[in-house]
Amino acid sequence: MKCRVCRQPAIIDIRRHNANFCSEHFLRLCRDQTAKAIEDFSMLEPGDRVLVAVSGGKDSLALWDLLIELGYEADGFYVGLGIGGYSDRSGETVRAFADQRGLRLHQVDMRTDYDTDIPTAAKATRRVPCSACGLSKRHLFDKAALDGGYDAVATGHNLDDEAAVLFGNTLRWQTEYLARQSPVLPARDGFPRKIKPLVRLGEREMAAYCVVRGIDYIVEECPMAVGNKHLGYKEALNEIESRSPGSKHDFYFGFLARASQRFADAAPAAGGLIGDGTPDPGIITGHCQNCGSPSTSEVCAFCRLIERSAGARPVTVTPKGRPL
Ligand code: Q46
Ligand code: ZN
Ligand code: ZN
Repeated sequence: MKCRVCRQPAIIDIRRHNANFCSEHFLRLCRDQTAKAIEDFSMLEPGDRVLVAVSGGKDSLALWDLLIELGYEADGFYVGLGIGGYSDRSGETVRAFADQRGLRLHQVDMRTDYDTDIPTAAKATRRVPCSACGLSKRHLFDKAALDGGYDAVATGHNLDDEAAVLFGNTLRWQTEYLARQSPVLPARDGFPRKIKPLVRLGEREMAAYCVVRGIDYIVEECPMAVGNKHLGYKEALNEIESRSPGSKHDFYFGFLARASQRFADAAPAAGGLIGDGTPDPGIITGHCQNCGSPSTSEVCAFCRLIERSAGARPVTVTPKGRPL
């Protein structure tokens, strides 16, 4: 197996590119693909300040590393969700990454700063944990970006993630979600721009990127993800990809180039979940009386969640994601 570029021994084969790469040229490929996504979708302008949402997993840490390598002013933002040992370990991983590289990391801890955590808030508000979590993360990312004067919030969604979300939304013809599925969401109503610079890179490449760059990441998944529908969609797409390399890429980028515009008129969803499990903010009508964030009602969904979880008995989570 030889590198396509230099003919030296290769460390990875990428079947959808029909090519193998040595470590040096693999890293270059990752940087080039990230830069291409940023340019093709006008995600960032030179000089933009980016806030990277980091979880301690391979994708978000690789994204932070890649943005720094590409010369962007990129700071990290971590939310301690209070999901048992998983959150403890993910926080340690993120802090070690930032410390070793001298990068600036902003942190919020749900327990310390808001006197609750995701399992407790989910139970108190009778939401599924990923809904309470998505709502909280989105609120806190937006707030941190606006408070810090950042131009964009970047998340580590990769090609596998985006293709799986698209697959799920297409299976159910959720046209309002299809209308909003894009690697860049422009700033609106006081919300910062949202960008996904890793959409041209797959999950396996991100893991390899971390290994080659010596990035320590947390391998364990959030225990609350157990039974998540998207894992099933990913498996189905992996099966298709193994028989026909390049299918995921063609499915996702073909949609963006040739189909997504056709859904532009679909009514915006209000109050439901966007395909990736993030609650849709709906139509913004004013500002939250409590925190001042753009909101669909007098008190924003995050402040209501915090209010309703106040004083609730903390829920402990088992490693399998079940509340005790
Ligand atoms: S962290 Fe939060 Fe994810 Fe865990 S509770 Fe669900 S949404 S699965 S990305
Ligand atoms: Zn090479
Ligand atoms: Zn609020």
